[in-house]
Amino acid sequence: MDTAAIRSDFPILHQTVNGKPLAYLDSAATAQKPRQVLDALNQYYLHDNANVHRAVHALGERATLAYEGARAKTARFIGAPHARQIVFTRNTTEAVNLVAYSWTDRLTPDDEILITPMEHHSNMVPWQQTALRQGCRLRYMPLRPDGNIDMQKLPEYLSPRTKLVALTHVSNVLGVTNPVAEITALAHQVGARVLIDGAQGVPHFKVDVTAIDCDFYVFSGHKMCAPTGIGVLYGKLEALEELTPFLYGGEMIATVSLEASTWKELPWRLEAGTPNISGAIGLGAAVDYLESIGMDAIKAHGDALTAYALEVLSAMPGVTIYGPLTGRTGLVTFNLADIHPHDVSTVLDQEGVAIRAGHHCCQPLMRWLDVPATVRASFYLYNTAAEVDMLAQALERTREFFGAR
Ligand code: 7TS
Repeated sequence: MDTAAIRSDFPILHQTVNGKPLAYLDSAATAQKPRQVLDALNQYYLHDNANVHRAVHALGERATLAYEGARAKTARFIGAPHARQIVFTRNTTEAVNLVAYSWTDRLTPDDEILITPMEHHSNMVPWQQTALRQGCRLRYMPLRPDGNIDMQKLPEYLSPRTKLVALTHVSNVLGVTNPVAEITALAHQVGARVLIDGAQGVPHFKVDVTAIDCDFYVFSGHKMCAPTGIGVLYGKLEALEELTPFLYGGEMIATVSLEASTWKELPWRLEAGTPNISGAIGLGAAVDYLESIGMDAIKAHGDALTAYALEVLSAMPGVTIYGPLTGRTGLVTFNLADIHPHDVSTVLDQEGVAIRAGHHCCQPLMRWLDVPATVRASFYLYNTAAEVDMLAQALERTREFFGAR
């Protein structure tokens, strides 16, 4: 992979911060956008802007073609058999909530939802609320001490009561890549539906929802070089058919009378109102961009950088790394001596190094790790080993500054 050529596609990376060259190591929060995606947005707004699915004029047709073309690209990108299986949402959070509101009426107090303690709040709080609303039980899969799901104990947590299993493909804190196909097969044996949160998976490696066989798969455009405000709910057709619309209005209806209404077919039934047309087009352009580089090359680059960062950081005195040392995707989470992560991030920012510090929207996981917060460096296709070295040097300076050992 030609990282120098890739970096030239990202104008934002070529700047100094506090007089130092920027090392952007926070792509797990949001990825930067290449010129190709920004050009697609410009093309749409400068030449094609119109509402979709209604106008017969030329601009309306072009906008509709581009919007639906992006849906087809997205479907192909994740191995979905039909474009109809892609519902555009605002982000991962909205996609999870769409299922949580639209599918869960069927749950009764005898039923169970099974998730993991490593979920991002956006794949945890909606299920807590569902459990409260429906009076059903929310359970958590057991974790091994290294943060991986305890697959030996997992079958004890699955029974015919389990109606939904929801888990992340990749943890945004531990970096672990969960065996989602294996867990899906186990969940299907007891008749549960399965939702996978792919927010930290889709950007980094080739995802094939058909091979995983999950019922729902959700992710955000902004973590894979697309604009903010566009996300995806993929579903098996029979699973999507079970969703009752959660927003009503224009775009999603077939007929409306004063008394009653009928709905369009999937996926439009679940996309009420004028959608994020430019966002979807930007997502299509991001898919083209990532595919032009190749998801296998992107994965190999991410794996190599993560392994290098683990090696460098584990050799540094005072660094505690959280999560397993192998099988991680795209990020390293750690603490430096007893310095508060926010202080670490403030000093790193002075050195031009952008990382995230805090609970990473995973407060229960922080409790499990027995820390209030952590530092996290995350990598993407435009990052380099030199930036990992910049991180290490900046951490050295942080340690000196705080007089830590
Ligand atoms: N699921 C996972 C695994 C995530 O990492 C995130 C965002 C979300 C869901 C929510 O995505 P959204 O686009 O709906 O907000 N994670 C992070 C992060 O780690 N730092 O900032 C956002």
